[in-house]
Amino acid sequence: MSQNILNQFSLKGKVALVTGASYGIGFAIASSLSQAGAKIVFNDVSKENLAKGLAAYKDEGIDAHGYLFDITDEQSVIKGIKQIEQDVGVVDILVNNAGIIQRTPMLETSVEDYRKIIDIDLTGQFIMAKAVLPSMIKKGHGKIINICSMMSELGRETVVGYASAKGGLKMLTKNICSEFGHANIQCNGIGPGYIATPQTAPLREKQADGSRHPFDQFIIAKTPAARWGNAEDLAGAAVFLASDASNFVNGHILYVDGGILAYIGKQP
Ligand code: NAP
Ligand code: GCO
Repeated sequence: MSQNILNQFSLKGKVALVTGASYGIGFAIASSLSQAGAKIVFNDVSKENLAKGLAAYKDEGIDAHGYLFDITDEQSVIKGIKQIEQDVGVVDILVNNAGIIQRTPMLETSVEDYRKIIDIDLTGQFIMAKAVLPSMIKKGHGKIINICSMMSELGRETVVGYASAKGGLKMLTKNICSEFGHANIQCNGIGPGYIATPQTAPLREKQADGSRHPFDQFIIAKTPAARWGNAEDLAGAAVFLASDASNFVNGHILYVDGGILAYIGKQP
């Protein structure tokens, strides 16, 4: 074997940009990439959360670089990437993590809301990838990791915009693989299952009588691991897809879901 296998997972000397990573899944993924040796850059769309994120990374002993831009605003993304390249270096690893969700029945979902979700959860990822690819191609390597979802494979009531975007994100992943694989760019996805973060907090709220939220009970019954995931459960998959260990893995969505997609669900 040409290289000690563990060295293949090292990210030493690499610059990793994780979008929307002041907290939640993005923060956990950025922390894992830092532990593997990467220099961490992250962005947020709110000044206040960016500052909170910088403090949180500092508390973890991570010297992260934070930038304020909205991933749906192409001009500010291009400006941000230029600034990152000057301040830190060319982005070797892009984790397209930023995203929103809106839970409303389809017939109560306005076209404006639908467009906004597609814009942030899908078009923003296209904009980010388009901004980092030229330098990756010039450098002769690059890793793009799109944070997909169970909703890249399954539908469910009240998340029509989100599921449409995450289904599209799966195909954007395959398309970047197809178009840039020859340039030694690997574009893969991580499909988290149900993870305990602020985004899913409403689905886990204790009921007035102290019982578990019905959706919480539903997910527990649907997950072979019989638990919600933690953001840290995604760390190993992120380091793998960001590292040389996955140089021949491309266009793949790695589901980290405790087995949900394989399981019909516990009989009542
Ligand atoms: P979260 O807690 O809601 O965090 C989302 C992050 O994205 C926040 O930092 C947010 O910043 C940022 N963001 C939103 N819009 C943005 C924009 N236009 N430009 C830049 N940043 C923006 O979400 P999460 O649970 O950590 O999820 C992170 C990713 O994983 C999302 O793509 C989500 O769809 C996906 N995912 C989550 C789960 C889950 O169960 N939690 C499962 C599968 C996939 P602000 O807070 O400042 O708005
Ligand atoms: C929802 C949840 C999910 C998770 C995730 C599952 O309302 O169904 O928020 O969509 O966020 O995407 O993989």
